[in-house]
Amino acid sequence: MDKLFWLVLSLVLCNISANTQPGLEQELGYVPSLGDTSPGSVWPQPQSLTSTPQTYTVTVENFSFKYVASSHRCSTLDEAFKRYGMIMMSSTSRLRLKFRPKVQLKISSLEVNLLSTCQHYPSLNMNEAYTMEVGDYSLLTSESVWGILRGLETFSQLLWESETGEFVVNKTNVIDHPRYSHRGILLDTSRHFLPVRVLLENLDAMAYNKYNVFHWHIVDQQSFPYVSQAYPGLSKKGAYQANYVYTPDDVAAVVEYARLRGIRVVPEFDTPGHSLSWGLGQPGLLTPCYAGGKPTGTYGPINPTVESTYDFIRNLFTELKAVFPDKYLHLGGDEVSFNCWKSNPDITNYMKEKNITGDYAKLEEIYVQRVTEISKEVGFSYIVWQEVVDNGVKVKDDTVVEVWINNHIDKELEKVTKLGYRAILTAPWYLNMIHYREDWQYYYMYEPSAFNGTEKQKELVVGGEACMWGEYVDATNIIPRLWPRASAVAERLWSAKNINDVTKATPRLHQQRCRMLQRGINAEPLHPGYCVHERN
Ligand code: CP6
Repeated sequence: MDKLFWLVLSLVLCNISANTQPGLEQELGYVPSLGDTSPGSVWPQPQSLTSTPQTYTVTVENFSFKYVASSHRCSTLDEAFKRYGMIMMSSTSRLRLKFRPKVQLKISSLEVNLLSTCQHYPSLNMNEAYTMEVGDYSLLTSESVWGILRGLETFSQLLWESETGEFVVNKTNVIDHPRYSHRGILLDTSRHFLPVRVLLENLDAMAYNKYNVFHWHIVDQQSFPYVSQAYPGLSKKGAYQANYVYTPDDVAAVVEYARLRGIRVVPEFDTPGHSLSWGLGQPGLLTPCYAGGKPTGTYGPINPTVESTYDFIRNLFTELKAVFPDKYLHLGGDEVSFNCWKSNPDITNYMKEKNITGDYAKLEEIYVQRVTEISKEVGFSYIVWQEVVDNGVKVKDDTVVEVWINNHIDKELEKVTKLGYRAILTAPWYLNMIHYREDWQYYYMYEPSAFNGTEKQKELVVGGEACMWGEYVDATNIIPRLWPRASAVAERLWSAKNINDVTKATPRLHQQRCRMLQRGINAEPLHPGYCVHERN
């Protein structure tokens, strides 16, 4: 009762303050007001959406999602019906707009027609297309469970709250599918440990923005939080603290939470560089560095010249195959420094034997070749960072190359796709870098197909990722630093190429930020302004 009183009071005050400051707009430039978005705008913008002024009241108290008689059933959808029911029911989940619709008609259900059998786990080539009509009869149709999930998110965003507090939806038709099939967020749990609850909250935010890949950069130089059953010493020695780890149960919980939202979990075990923390629990794995003919006690990249390295990698990857259901494993391969390899006499001797003296890229190639072969043996396809290809390493044809260096991005995409590899783009989307400006606009405007190449080359760009490297973020600030800036990337990767007007996107993105706030995601503000339902 108390809560309701404060809610009503704050709504009244908000509306009063909005109405009693007429000069504000000129003074501050752009001030988002409640009336400046169309009711129930959807983010990311669907491929086709037509709505009419005809409105319906949504009877949230007795609303239900139902299968049509001929539909396939799916436990993933049963769970999703509960989730979206909760989002619709919770009193602050909708957007209150200054519209007073003439409402006579009511909607009490959305019928769902899943046209093929339920798939258990999402994949790079999953079908996320759906169609939906909302009106006298409301129907959501898709060939696949993943399309139904995306359609449910769209439906939840079509709802708006009228001035009189009714829950309203316009008569609407949607035909929708993503432009790119790989739409990821990279989180780094090595530079700072991120509790499982933060990973799950981020998966919720991803689902609200139709992201479909969680790229889990789980270990790196600074710490090794992954608990390996085959090699428990890795996290015992390599984690920051005994409780800053991901147990098999934690990983399973993250994978399951993601799966239910149509999100793949692609783990990255970055080698041969970025692996300092691995050495603590696995003596003999890293290359000892030398100076003046003596070991210095410091270590470099993984030692590619000894067979024990590959036995270890094979055992670890065999375990990963049982823990992570995704078809892809990210093998890393970025920023390999050759200095330590150069200093080590055993490496020098090995290279002499192999007739590759002085060619350290070749040594890297020997390592990458072996590791890709092992990945294939244990049943993984793989992704690598761009340096692997830049260094001239010949990798298998089905390798996916992730382009991250923000320098001649177009040239790199041209090169990678000319070699016939599929590419994932991250270079324009380093959300860990921040500026005193609306940097979402730069992410939004970057066009992934803007490079010289044939249509076939452009089709090899399978998507992109927004990256949140972990040096300066932990559980205290990662969610607001990511959202809603990552929403801009989400629309670039989902919506049509010509949906790229920053001015048109601004009020819709503001609305999406407010929507996330109402759903409990602490998304930061885009610019001066306010949301109706803030949690102050
Ligand atoms: N860690 C790893 C990082 C980065 C990379 N790999 C990185 C470097 C510079 C920037 C962003 C990220 N922190 N393992 C590069 C892929 Cl600006």
